[in-house]
Amino acid sequence: MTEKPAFGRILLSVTGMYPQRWLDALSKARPTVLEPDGEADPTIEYAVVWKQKRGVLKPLPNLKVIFSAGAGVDHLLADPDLPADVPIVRVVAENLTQYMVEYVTWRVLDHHRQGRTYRAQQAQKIWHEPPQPPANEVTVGIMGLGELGSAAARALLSLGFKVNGWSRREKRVDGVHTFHGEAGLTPFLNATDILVVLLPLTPATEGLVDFSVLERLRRNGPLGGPCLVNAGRGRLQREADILRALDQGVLKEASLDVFEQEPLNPKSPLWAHPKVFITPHAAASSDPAHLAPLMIAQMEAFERGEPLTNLVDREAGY
Ligand code: NDP
Ligand code: OXD
Repeated sequence: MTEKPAFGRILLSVTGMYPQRWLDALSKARPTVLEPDGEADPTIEYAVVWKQKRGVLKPLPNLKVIFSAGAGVDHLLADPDLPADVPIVRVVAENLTQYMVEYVTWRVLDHHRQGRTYRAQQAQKIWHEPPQPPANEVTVGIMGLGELGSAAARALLSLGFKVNGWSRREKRVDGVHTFHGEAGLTPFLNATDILVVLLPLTPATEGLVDFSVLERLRRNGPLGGPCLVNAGRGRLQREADILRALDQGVLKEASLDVFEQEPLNPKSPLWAHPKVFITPHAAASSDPAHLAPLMIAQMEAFERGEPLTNLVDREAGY
């Protein structure tokens, strides 16, 4: 049996992600300390964070690796006191990917199979079957063809949809018609009936999903208008533009899991909009019972001199 290397304590600083559950899950394996108050604690060698307390990482002289408790790292990189030379590892895990695939499939199928129409008909006891195009006439365009976008693409392909994808760099995914960069954006949007946003929030993507993007989606497609699904980050979208696009018929429907400000303000018109389906940033939540052992395994591997995986490229911002 391989000897488990001993190493220092883990600092935990997670906001809005059930800190006690993380503490329980991590402490089972290693001594973990919850949000010490900016101490220069030399016994702390690893950190697990989500929207960490500002400045909590800065004074740690022996910090070796920072783990993001989620897949996205915008929350982490926004910290002005983030230590400059400590590697950052993000979540890539089967369990989180599976949740996202379920969410995307659910929302795409609901838009495709006219869930909103049937819910309204049921409320009025209307027995009517509107024309239903088959999946192979509908193109789903996925913005962000990374871990989550590629997995969602594969699931949608298996259901018979045509799937296009857009990424920063040129990319190949079997069965997916791919586009990349600024030059690829308009042709990608022009061919899209259901737009699925699975991008990270970076300086290059902030506010990308605005009116000019929505009005380039295919308006004469088989669904009678384009639909939007955003499970990436709220600040990728301009909510005023989404509302305008819905009200002008530029966009048929939207499923939004993420918002410019979270929790979504009770006064937001999105809540009661008949064409909007809302979930509270719940598409693919991090499960500490599943993810903490994967983080501990990475710490142990690192202690044995093995390379880290799922490293964040700070320059690209994801
Ligand atoms: P990855 O880093 O694996 O993939 C990101 C994808 O976005 C890549 O294809 C990348 O392109 C592309 N991309 C990045 N910047 C640009 C750009 N400027 N223009 C075009 N494409 C770009 O991330 P994941 O798939 O693991 O996660 C995606 C995001 O999903 C996370 O960052 C997070 O914000 C969000 N998320 C939301 C959750 C929720 O519950 N709502 C749960 C988990 C994640 P390239 O391939 O060229 O690098
Ligand atoms: C994530 C999230 O980035 O839950 O993992 O949003």
